[in-house]
Amino acid sequence: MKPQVAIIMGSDSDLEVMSEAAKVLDELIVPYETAILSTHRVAQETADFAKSAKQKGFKVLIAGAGGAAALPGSIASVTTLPVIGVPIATKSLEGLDSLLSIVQMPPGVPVATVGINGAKNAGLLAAQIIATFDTSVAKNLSEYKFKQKEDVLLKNKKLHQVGWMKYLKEKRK
Ligand code: RP5
Repeated sequence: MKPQVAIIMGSDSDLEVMSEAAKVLDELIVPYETAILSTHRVAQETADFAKSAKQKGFKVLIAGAGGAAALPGSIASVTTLPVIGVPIATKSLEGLDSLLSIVQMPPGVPVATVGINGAKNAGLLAAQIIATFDTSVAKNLSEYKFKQKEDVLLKNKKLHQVGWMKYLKEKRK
């Protein structure tokens, strides 16, 4: 199946975090492609990828970057596809630098920004966009949300049954 989502990252050092987007898209059976591109280091290749993404059939672009994180914004500047930005946590400023670089886009060029290291939510949001026109992904998402709800309800039931002390002891094992 043709990839519908692109998971783009500014460096291979972002891969650990960005793999969470890939995992959730695998779970929801959304085809995707991964790429390492950088606005600062390979500007031309990044622009070429972003400009041709729509024509290639991509529906949503996820872009993760850290520090002076220009990648999501620069991609959004040359495409009308929705772009989801993932601020990567940094050693020096813990990702606040990445978050502010990505979230503060000028009016007219939106990037839907998730939390610091929020790649899982980026994957889920991408799937939710795909689900607006793909009934099979919509079904997978409903099941995902149902399971999530059931898991919390089960935990609540167990907490009431065994009490917080025993629950915590078991959780620490
Ligand atoms: C950003 O610079 C990347 O997205 C990465 O988060 C950060 C550091 O990159 P490396 O020096 O680890 O390649 O462009």
